[in-house]
Amino acid sequence: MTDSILYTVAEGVAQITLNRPDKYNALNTDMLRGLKTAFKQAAKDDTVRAVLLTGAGKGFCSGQDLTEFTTSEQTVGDHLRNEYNGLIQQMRTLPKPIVCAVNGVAAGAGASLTLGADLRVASDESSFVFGAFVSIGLVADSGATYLLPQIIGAGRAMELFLLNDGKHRLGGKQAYDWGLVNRLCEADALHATAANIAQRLATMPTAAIGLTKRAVYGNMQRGLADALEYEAHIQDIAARTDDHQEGVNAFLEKRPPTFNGR
Ligand code: LHQ
Repeated sequence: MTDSILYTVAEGVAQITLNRPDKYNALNTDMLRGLKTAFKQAAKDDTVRAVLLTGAGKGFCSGQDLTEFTTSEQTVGDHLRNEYNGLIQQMRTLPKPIVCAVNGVAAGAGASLTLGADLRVASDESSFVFGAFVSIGLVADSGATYLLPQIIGAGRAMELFLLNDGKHRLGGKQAYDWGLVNRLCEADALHATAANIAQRLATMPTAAIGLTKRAVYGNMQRGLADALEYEAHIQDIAARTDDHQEGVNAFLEKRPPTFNGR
């Protein structure tokens, strides 16, 4: 794997760290490909039952590395198709939960990347810059125009796309109040708070969590009748797991369950 992405596994949690701290972890092609490799590795390693995504240094990610892009021969559309779109799909379809610890600023495609995660944790030092795209005459991308309105509503999303720039950032507290982040904590507790959630998720019924992702994200594109049928279909899969049996047995025997992820 590239040096610009760090990948470690401990206690069932794969930690993926964006690692170009001197550039606010701006995304270059090497890093984007490294990220895909890391998520692929997390998907196929059975010992990994949750993923923690974060950035090295004082910022999470400042989006596309603009110095690289000015020298690229690809069109912006092709760069998105080739490097970004598959990554966001990969995160959303990963059958394991992804927790994002937003350390510092998340701008442009870096902000979009946080939306690919299932849960976001921020501190009073975190900030989001969804207006970084319009600030350079572009449209929000990497799934942001689809995912952000789903999470916080179209009105607030539009405000961020239009008025939220490097000088007018969305702070962690407001992001929490708007429902963009799931937990807000002190800056020095950010990593531990996110890691605790990831560790807790790693002891839970992994298949049921993966299937819940499939149902929630898939059902956003379905009507109620299809969504109900899809829930029934996916519930049959969950019901065949060891963890379902263990969960029911533990409840009936009045003891804590031990889930093995299968
Ligand atoms: C950077 C960057 C950066 C390079 C900070 N690149 N160096 C997809 C496909 C294809 C093409 C286009 O786009 C996309 C999607 C996108 O992501 S578009 C949006 C791209 N991102 C941006 O426009 C954000 C640009 N950065 C900023 O607005 C600010 O740097 C933020 C708000 C992130 C942080 O502001 P400050 O805390 O004031 O830091 P700074 O601006 O002084 O930056 C620190 C260093 O990081 C600086 O380098 P230097 O050598 O002067 O210390 C910046 O040039 C560098 N840097 N972002 N995206």
